[in-house]
Amino acid sequence: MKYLLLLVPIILITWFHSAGQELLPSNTIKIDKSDSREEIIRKAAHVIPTGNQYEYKKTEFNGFIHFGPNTFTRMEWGTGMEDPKIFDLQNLDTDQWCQTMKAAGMKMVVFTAKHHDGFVLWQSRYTNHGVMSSPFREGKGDVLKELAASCQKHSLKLGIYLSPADLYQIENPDGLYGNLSKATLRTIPRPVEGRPFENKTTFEFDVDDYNEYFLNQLFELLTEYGPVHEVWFDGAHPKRKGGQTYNYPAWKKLIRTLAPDAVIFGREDVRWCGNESGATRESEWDVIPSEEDPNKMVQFPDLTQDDLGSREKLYTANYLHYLPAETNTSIREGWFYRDETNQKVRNADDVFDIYERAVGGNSTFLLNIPPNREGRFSDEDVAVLEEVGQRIRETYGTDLLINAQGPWEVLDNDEYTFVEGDRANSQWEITLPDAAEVNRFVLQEAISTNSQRIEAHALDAMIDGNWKEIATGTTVGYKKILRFPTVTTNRFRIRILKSRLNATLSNVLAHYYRSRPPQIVITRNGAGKVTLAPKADDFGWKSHGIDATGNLNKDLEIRYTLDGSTPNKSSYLYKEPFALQSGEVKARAFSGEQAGSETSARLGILKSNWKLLEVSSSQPDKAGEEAFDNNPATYWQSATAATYPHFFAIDLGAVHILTGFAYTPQIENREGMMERGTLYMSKNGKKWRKITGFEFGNLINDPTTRSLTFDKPVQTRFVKVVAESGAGGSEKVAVAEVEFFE
Ligand code: FUL
Repeated sequence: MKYLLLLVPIILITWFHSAGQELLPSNTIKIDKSDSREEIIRKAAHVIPTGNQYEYKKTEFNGFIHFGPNTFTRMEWGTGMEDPKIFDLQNLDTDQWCQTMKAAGMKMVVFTAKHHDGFVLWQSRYTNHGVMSSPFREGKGDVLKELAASCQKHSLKLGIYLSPADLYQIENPDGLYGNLSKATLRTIPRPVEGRPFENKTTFEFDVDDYNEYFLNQLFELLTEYGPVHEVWFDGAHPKRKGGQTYNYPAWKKLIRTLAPDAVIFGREDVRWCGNESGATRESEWDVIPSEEDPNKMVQFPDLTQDDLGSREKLYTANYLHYLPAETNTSIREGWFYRDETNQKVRNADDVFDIYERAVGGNSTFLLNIPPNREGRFSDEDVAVLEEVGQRIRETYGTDLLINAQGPWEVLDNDEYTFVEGDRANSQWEITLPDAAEVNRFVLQEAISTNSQRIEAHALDAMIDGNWKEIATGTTVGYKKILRFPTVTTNRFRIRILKSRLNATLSNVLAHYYRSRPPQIVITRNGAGKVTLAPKADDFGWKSHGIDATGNLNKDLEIRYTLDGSTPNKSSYLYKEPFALQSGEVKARAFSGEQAGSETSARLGILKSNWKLLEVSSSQPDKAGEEAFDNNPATYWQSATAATYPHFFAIDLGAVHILTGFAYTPQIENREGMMERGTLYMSKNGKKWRKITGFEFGNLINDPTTRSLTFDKPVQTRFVKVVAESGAGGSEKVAVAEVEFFE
């Protein structure tokens, strides 16, 4: 009888389930063991952003600023042992930063108040390792204060990057990171003689020394610099010590109390997109699966898989959570400023392309612009940002559907009115008063109330009396920008091909992007022939700069230089592949007087006569020669049991005068990144002389080519690369490609 009574509620629960109870939209929804696949998808279609997440998504395009001792040492990662005096900043113009970001169309700026080196760029009460010990404004300067004031002036929101990893606190003898202190009850903020806080809120937390330090600093940052809208926690860790853990629940309590409008990056509010190169997913879902309840999690996994929010992944979840992606990358090679000549700057085509893929692919775009040693954004970066802002305004500032006929809910530009379709085969038509030229179409779902649901969609245009499919896509979410070759029409049809429950559309807009001559891709084959060709996926230029017969459009010409100057109309005219031993090629397409964006390539000496002289060890299928076979997809890797140091030596086949070196890591996995090493040269391949040491930071998150320029040119025929340590503690070394520059 007892068992029978127990069965009744179970039967009732099951009945309610199968009857499909009403589900309330929520930021996190738990999956029950008994949930069918259909029920899981129904739940996914009810996961919505918090108010902060929604406001954050609407910022769309934001600036990131990496600034600090690395700006002066030219390193990607500091050591924590830098003398604060190297932060020798004589001038600072945060107004120029903000003016430029505004001109680019950005809404917020996230600033590295403290990077991994532990140097603080504000007047913290809790350390002397920072601006207070530097020559900047005689130790009285506060970079964050100046930036916060400029943000107010230029109406930009402010975000704070505070690195949990702290090399200064790891390396210095009194450092707090990993000092094995006990967690005890502590009051935050810890009072400091003569420096009271205006904000009188206090907190009590059971924490160790480093967590207390971190919380005290968060308190300063969140109470003394105006409202903060994003707190950015980097997952990268150059080094660990003493089993240091982070009391994230305490950090969160502090942030939610003191910065109620802020989203937390790297935890449960916003996630890393999974790369630092500006790559975007084809299907970017905000609703993602989680093993644990994300609201109670302390450790957050890397959410980097491509199919993160797919149905298959959701079926395995215990929780469904709203966790949007942020696409972050740098306008310059590396996150910190190094120099004007050897540090590539992305051109406007490239930045605008990432903008359209990121913002128009349901993620926010956080673009890093590293200020230079003059405390300003460099002219080249400013020109690119102004041009990008101009293109955004010119393209997206005009909606060509302004007087169109169709469902008013999608044409009123109101995010809260929307149409709702059937599960599949919903379609809506829009008719313009007159035919218009269109090559961009924007779709937005009503995510704030109805979650993200669309899985596949298509856009048709009426061309010569027939519907023609002109673009297709998968997810939509906050915003989808469809890009396609220009059509001239007055009728469009949007079709939803697959959706999780009923699809919604809250806004539909049509735009025209004025085409520009395409970017030029520079390649060189093993025999040394350089080819210049229009970039294939350039949506701006008619048919990608190529006509129906496969030739360059008649009105297009490619000009290039070999002396480092910017190509103009009187530079060399490209007609066919040309031979080049080594050097820098800069290329640009022209259509009449209209010039395209410049691209450049620094090409190392030809490798055709190189020979492997010696190698410390290698895996059977990853031989030493693969480090210079002109194929970045293959690589040399040290033998499984071998440990650092590893090395290989090359006979370049002839004497060269070398000016620099580049290393490309393998990208198949995260192992064997050559973090530190030394280069040697030799006249006979036997007696070696040191050329230089090298250190490449942040290779695991950003496994892109790293290069260095020698202090002075060296004449040599034999070179040896000694790898002394690997990133992330890996004992292996792997080299996809090396280059030597003349
Ligand atoms: C990485 C860091 O290690 C880099 O230095 C940079 O701050 C980037 C945004 O995140 O993981």
